[in-house]
Amino acid sequence: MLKRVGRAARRRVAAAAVAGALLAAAVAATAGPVQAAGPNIIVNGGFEDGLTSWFVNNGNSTDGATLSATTDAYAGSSAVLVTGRKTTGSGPMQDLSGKVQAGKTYAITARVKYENPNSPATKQFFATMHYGGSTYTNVGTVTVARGQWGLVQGTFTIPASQSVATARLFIETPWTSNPASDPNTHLMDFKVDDVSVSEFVPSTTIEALGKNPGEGNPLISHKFGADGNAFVHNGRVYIYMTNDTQEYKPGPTGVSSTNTYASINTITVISSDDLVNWVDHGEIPVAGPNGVARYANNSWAPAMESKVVGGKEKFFLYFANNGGGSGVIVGDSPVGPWHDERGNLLITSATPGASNGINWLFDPGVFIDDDGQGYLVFGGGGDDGSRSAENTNHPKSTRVIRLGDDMISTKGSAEVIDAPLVFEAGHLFKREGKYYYSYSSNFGFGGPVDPNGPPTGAIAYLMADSPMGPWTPETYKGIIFKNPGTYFGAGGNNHQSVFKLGDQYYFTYHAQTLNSRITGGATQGFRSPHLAKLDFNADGTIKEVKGDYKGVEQVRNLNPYRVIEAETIAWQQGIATKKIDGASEEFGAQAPNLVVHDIDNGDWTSLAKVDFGTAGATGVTAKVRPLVAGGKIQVRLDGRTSPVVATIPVDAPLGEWTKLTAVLDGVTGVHDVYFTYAGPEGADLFEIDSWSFATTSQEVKLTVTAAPRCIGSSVYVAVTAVNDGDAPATIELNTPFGKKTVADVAPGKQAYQSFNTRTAQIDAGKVTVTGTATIDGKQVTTSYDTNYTAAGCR
Ligand SMILES: [Ca+2]
Ligand SMILES: [Ca+2]
Ligand SMILES: [Ca+2]
Repeated sequence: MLKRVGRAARRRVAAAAVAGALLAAAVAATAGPVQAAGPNIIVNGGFEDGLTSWFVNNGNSTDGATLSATTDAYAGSSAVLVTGRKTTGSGPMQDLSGKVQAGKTYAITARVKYENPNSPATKQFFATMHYGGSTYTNVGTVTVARGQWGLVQGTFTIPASQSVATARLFIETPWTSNPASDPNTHLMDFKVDDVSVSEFVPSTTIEALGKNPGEGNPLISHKFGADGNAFVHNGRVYIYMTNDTQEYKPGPTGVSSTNTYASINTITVISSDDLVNWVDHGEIPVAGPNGVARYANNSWAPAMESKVVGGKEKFFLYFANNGGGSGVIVGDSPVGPWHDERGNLLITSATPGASNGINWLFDPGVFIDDDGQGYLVFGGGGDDGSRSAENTNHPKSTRVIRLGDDMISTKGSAEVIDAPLVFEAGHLFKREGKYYYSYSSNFGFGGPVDPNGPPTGAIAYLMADSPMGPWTPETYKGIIFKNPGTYFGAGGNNHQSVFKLGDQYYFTYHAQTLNSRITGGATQGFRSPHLAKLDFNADGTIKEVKGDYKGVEQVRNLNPYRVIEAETIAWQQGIATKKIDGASEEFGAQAPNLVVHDIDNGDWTSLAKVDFGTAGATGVTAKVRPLVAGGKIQVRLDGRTSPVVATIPVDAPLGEWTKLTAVLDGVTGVHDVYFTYAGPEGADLFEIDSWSFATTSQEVKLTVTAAPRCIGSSVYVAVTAVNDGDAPATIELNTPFGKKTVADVAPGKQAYQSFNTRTAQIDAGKVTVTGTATIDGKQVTTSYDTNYTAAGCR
């Protein structure tokens, strides 16, 4: 039997195939996907120790040939020559018994050459595994031109049921029953060199283009993220997602097995303050032996809210422990660090009113009303097997319950939400005095679907005057979003949240768009986050959202004159991210720091709508860790094939983080910035931590801090602005609690005011400080926004 070798559309593979083609023009190259290979299992694969560990295939009594060392090597000084072959299977063999395991995947490469002038101009060769008896499996192949070295290549998975007590590898030509009838065609001499078999470890880096430049959806294209829940804090939206990437295991053909969700125990976080450039904050280790909540196995479908508890703002991240319950962990900031303050699940079948015995106690949705009272909606499923109209249209499987003041306990009993055709993904929000419960409808429990309710697999909603409803079928108002299959081909489940940024409401949903783009259409359940604007009718009902790739408009330009984490990406191709030790320079001591890695020649990243201003940029700096010599970062404007405006040679000691700078010749105005990466083919070039741009722009340099403190039972917000410039400045401190202007603050001196908020508790907020000074004969005003944290005084 012939196991076909998968053909993959990945660029690093293509590069490897090109290298082979240069050596053997007629090679029909096939190759597996990107791989990180284990050590070579073959002993003396290069024949530099003569024939040590090699013998002639003797699987059949008719097989036979002579092996001898030859100095006509592909590499090194020696190869093997096979002569006197009796069968097509007569070739060099090595015993791998005890070295390979059933169920594992291996990659093989070998070099072959034949030279008989009476043989055909091209000839196919196989690498073949013999598991004893009559079980032969071709595991790699090449068609090679006479007189040239060809590259046998393949990946193969040994079936889990295969006995590997005997496991032998050999090189052969295609089988025919009577090879002696035409020995020049079937039994020619040949040479073999550089045989390698190593365990195949697939790369999870997505090398395909998953998000087209100019488009907003999916939000990210270097990893997956499902069940997105948006949380706005200090003008920045954070999206917490089920980490589907944990289930992504591309096999030898580059296609993953189906997402079962079973191994997902981390939550992925991204954030943006402009809705197009997204920062990757990495994964929160929620459940499992390495998780914050070790009592839980899974972390699906997160939901986030913050509240001042005991005078300190805390961040409550709810998650589903598969279908069996829901838990919560507590953070010191939207990106942690995270703590377990409860020690066990928040919602279980023991929660009053939670269980009807058949529903799933998952998909927590959190909401805090204006009076500080928290609510949790949860639940789903509910198919009782009756196939009845009542069970299909009214499974009554979801609930709403009050949360305790600590946000990690419940109060009272959960109330039934009777949402038509309900299935999962409940979400509660408020707008203009009305409460909305949105949810995903089911796919039919066998009974007739009521045409007056939502269609199957859609996001529908109810409206009521209280967070507790009552959520009766009469509160059903329609659908927000049809199944993603309507817009993107691939359907599947869905999940949503609603948030407000500025004056605009937005809607998050997921779709298998990146999954589809990786495979060229097929999907295996890997979901990606999408955004859309959410608009309302005058009566408060919701205008239906249409799914698209365009997404939403960028709401503000990106300021380049600061540290920008390199894991901030609008569009990219071929990179991956990973967390490294230490804090984020941009997001502070509490925030994890990630770097961009798996950077190959041709990979690129970009930032959308970067505002270089009128004075312009004079330099660009990258914090990088070179991995090979000869790498470089090219900077281009408005397109990844546009002219290069600056090149940073990544020329520094290998393996060490360093800052490298290139001059920019006064780039002004607003541009998309593309960083394109170049260097030796087939090598990991470097890792990137952050970017920054420099400008000659004349600005009043201030260092601004704002912090709440208690004086008696009142919160005061203390604002300090230090004049870091060379000229005296007039400094204006603006807060929600008043403003103060200090004239002629000398260089090195400060303006200070402690503003009395006249309340015992404040939410987090923002102060704006402007400095005005005369610089080079011109009056210059520069504005700084600084956040202060929420606080309470008792
Ligand atoms: Ca050799
Ligand atoms: Ca790459
Ligand atoms: Ca970074």
